[in-house]
Amino acid sequence: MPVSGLHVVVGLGITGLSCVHYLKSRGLPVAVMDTRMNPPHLAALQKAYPDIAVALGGLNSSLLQSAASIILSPGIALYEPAIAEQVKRGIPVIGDIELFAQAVKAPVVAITGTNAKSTVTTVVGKMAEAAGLNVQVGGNLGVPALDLLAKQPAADLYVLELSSFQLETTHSLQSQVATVLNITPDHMDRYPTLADYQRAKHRIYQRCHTAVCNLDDPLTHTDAAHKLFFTLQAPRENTFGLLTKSSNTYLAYEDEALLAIDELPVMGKHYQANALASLAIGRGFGLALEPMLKVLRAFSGLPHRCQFVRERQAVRWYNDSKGTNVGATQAAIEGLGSEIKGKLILIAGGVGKNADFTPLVPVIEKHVRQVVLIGEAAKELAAVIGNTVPVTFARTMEEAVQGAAAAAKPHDSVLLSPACASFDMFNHYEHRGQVFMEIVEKLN
Ligand code: UMA
Repeated sequence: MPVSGLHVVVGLGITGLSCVHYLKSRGLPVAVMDTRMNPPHLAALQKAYPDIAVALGGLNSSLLQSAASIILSPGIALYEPAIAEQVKRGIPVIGDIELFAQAVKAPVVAITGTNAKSTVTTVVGKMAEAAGLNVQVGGNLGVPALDLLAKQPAADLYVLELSSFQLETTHSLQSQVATVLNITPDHMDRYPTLADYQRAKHRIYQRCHTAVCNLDDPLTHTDAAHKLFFTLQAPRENTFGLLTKSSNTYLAYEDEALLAIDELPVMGKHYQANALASLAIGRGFGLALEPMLKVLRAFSGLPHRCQFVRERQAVRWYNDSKGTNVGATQAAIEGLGSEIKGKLILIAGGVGKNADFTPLVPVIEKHVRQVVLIGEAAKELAAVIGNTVPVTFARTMEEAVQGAAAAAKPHDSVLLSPACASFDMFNHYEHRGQVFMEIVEKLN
């Protein structure tokens, strides 16, 4: 990043604000821009820095042209014409993670993937903490990376969840361990093809010391020199996987059984994959086994991620509001569906993001008794599901919960896993999950 000249921060969400704090703390001149008239952190910015120039309501080309560097928020694509023009003119366009990468002194673990990245990031952070490290955890999850840098005492290790959007503008990150956990289509309204999305995610492997890849998902594979793998099959060399010995199944490394899967507090194959990935990542930066296993025995999952809500009339209710894409919902249906005696009632729908919903059909056919559809994508989903299983529509979450309660039989589970974003009916996925749980808790 150039040290003189104006740094234009584009986007005034949580990332933009963290970039301003960081640049101002270094005494650098900053201007801010947002396409929205009233971006979320405008008041906070003006309170902290009343003198900063702010351009709102569009991307201001003349201000962009005067920039020494442009710090782009993840919500804005590099191909936005006003941004692409500056790239062409040779103005450096970077993101918050690039600023972080240029400044960080401690080792970094970098985690991406379409799904499970928040869970794995959280588990790896807890493992490092259990091993006695002063670790800071954040990025696309929780606290923005640059805000982590400002925390005192400075961390021994940073564990970052990174999105494809953040990786697009990251060039010099040198992580100790990097992983792409899985790749299934998501954000197809931002990327022309799955290959473009995969390319963005694979940027995480550039300059990493050790890459952790999902042996079961070739889209995550890389030709990095040092590699560790995880798989839901029996493990081979350098691989964490599942071993079955005298009718018990274990998380294992090569031929060494480490922990019986019955000891994991979270159900389902998809979580076993997360546990194995976390072990591989921990091994990648030299964590001892015991603190890692201690965390796996205790961790009971993230909110809104196949979260158990309650049992009522022998029906269990789960909140997987974080299932905002097809791959996540597929994994939740398979993970939960294969562990229960009865069938699933699935509540799905919302903003479809140009997704192809057809991969849901086989898992719905196998595990679901009835689907209750909500939101903008309801009709599109119904067309894809066709006659596979009965489908009903609900205008509100209240109606959806009532419909699911009426359809469920004893030993069934009701799963809210929308395969869609939430913005048509809710502020964000947490809001959607919260509303769902409150209604479920109130059922007589
Ligand atoms: N926006 C505009 N105009 C602007 C700037 C942004 O309309 O000038 C819109 C964007 O299109 C987007 C929204 O505002 O719809 C937020 O964009 P942002 O870049 O300001 O986002 P932040 O508030 O900084 O939050 C971002 C991540 N959001 C996105 O990438 C869209 C947050 O991840 C992340 O927690 C935060 O940085 C801290 O790192 C959220 C997310 O949905 C949870 N991420 C996607 C995902 O996980 O799939 C990538």
